Amino acid sequence: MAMLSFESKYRVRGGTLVGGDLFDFWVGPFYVGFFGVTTLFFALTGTLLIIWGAAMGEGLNGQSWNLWQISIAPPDLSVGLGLAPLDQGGLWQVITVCAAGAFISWMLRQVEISRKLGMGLHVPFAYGVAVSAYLTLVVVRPILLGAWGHGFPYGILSHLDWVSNVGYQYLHFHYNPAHMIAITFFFACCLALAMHGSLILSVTNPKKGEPVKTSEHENAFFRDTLGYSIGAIGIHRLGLWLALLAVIFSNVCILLSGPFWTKGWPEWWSWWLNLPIWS
Ligand code: 07D
Repeated sequence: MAMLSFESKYRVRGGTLVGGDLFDFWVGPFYVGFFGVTTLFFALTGTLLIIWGAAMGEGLNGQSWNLWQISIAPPDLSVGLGLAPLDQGGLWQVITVCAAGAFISWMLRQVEISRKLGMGLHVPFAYGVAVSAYLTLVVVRPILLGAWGHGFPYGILSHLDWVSNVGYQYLHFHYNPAHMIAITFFFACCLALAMHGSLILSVTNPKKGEPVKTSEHENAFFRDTLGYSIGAIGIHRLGLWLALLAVIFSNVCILLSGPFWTKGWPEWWSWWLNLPIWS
């Protein structure tokens, strides 16, 4: 792996959150750190448990060793927030602990590396928002509903079934207002990134023989088309917030469904249909 000449300048000791300098070293290009070790431990254990589940036939049709049809389900709703035997949802519970442990460790490793490099914590913060979506689905919402059985199963097809079933439990999930806002942010994020990426490629790939253009051209293009250019740092701030808000509103949409709203989502819109201005 090629090493950049300035890399050694940033390979500084310190900045660790726990363990002092015990794991403060690199293996090849990779920083290890205490949280590198815990990430590896949780990720390996979780993956091996999933493979073990596949071997035990925890699949969609009971076939052993079919990794593509695997589905590791949470315990039955009757177990509530208790612990279940391994073959009755306990495996899902241990895998969930491993997954949460690995995701959180990875985030804390990002914090340590950011501290070493003397940069802001934007990366771990953004990644933490993604992790929050996973934790909302398998920890927070099940706790609010009183049973681990409300978590989603770990399987390619079965988690899709879960999304569909939970969606139809509320009649028509597109009517969930927070789901609407989340989707709007997701799509706006894609549009912003597509426009930004295409703008950068268009200034850096001019016609043959012409010089590469600079930010004045970028700003001029958007001022000419929209009357406004958000600027070089602004587009990255906008992109980050569109992405973060997409996931934050996803959290809200699924947390509302069940713990705070138990009817069909179309019914929530009665206030809109009954506005006095219509009559
Ligand atoms: C959750 C991922 C975090 C990733 C991490 C890192 C691994 C895997 C493996 C543990 C947030 C790595 C992870 C390595 C872990 C193991 C073994 C990111 C996450 C930590 N919907 N809908 C959303 C749309 C419909 C429904 C979100 C669109 C229907 C339900 C998003 C449409 C019905 C739930 C979204 C549409 C329905 C959602 C997901 C269109 C079904 C949720 C994105 C165009 C009939 C979920 C927090 C997200 C949610 C969710 C989009 C349609 C139901 C906004 C575009 C009408 C029940 N839907 N949906 O947040 O909110 O990812 O999750 O039709 O629970 Mg929806």
